[in-house]
Amino acid sequence: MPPPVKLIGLIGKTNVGKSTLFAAITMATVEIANHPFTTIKPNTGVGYVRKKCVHVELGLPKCDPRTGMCIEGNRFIPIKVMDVAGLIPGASKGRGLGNKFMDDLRQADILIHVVDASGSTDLEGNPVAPGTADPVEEAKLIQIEIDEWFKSVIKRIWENKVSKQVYNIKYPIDYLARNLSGLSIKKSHVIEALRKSGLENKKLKDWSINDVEEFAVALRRIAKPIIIAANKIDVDPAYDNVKRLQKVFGEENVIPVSGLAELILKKASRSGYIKYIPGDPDFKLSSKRLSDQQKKALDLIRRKILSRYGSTGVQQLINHAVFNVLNLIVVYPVEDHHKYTDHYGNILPDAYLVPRGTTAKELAYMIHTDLGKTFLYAINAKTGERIGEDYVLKDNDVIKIVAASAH
Ligand SMILES: Nc1nc2c(ncn2[C@@H]2O[C@H](COP(=O)(O)OP(=O)(O)O)[C@@H](O)[C@H]2O)c(=O)[nH]1
Ligand SMILES: [Mg+2]
Repeated sequence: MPPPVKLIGLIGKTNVGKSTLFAAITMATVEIANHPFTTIKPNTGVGYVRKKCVHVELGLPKCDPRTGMCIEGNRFIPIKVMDVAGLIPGASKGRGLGNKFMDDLRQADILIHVVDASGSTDLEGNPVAPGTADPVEEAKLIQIEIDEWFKSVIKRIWENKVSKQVYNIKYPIDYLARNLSGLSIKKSHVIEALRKSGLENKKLKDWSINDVEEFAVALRRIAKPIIIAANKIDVDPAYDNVKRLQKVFGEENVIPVSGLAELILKKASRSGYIKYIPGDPDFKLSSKRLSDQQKKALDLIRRKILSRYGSTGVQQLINHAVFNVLNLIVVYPVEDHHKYTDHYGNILPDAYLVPRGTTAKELAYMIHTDLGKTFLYAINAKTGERIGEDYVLKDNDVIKIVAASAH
């Protein structure tokens, strides 16, 4: 049982560059055989977080990733990404494609709201002259939309309870968590949202409609955090709009990107024209001949994007979502803690993305239920130290689990 895989949902109106960004995120620059996800829906793909591989720190010449890849010491670890099409104003009330949209949203652990930072798409998704549309207004509207959806869901659950006059539950935690599990909402989310809205000690029947709404908004922020991908930074008016977006939503919540540039670089790299590692601040031309037009396009990307913003922003966007917002760390389970291998001799075959705070025993359960049940102790492969079941895993830990009976 691998760790529960987080799902990133891309949302945004038409023409902001969602499909292009999705293609850029889910295209691998090198051929890779497999990903660990058995079922992938049509609008779902595999993207990768990038992290300095622990094999470098350990002084090993290479590693053998079973999933994802390692390029020049950079480990690319798979995550799931979903293109949530059909976001239109009124979606929370089931308008247009609204219901399908909400269905997709249920499964997402984090939402990336793609906006056209160049201001060349109006609220209905029609192309307009760059600098005309206001991405700040658009981003505000979307957050309201998602909040409204949460309010209506919580209100329904609350009314259900109150109308049945079942007032005997003391605290609403379990009731709420049970009724919200279909939205990928965990008990811990409910507890945190109750605390944030100051409702931990208030019986559900005593909640006012105001309490309901406050809780709904707090829960939305925790269970479906939204970050903004300020797209099309290659178009000039984007520069000022990025600044404005960061001012309104916080610098950490707005990542400037160019999905198109990332897609072009990945394609050029895949075809052998350039050497480019996703997330890098620059690329190198290879010996393969480029046409003048190709040269011009690549030069434009370098001038307008890479030298101005430091990267296309796409890898940074995914890394930010996974490491900073979802707060996941990377741990490497191994079977041989001297050689850092599995029993076939593969070096550091697995990189698990786990929530910060995960313990050694919880990791054992993620690897295999039997391993969790028969857990004796673990070994920190970097130090050789024996660690107990309550040991809280650190980022980049290499861990061997020792169980009662080896199968
Ligand atoms: N200048 C620029 N145009 C982009 C970028 N990303 C996408 N586009 C263009 O925006 C238009 C809409 O893109 P698309 O991905 O179909 O948007 P969607 O409707 O949101 O899925 C297309 O003409 C794209 O080529 C970008 O980073 N920069
Ligand atoms: Mg599209």
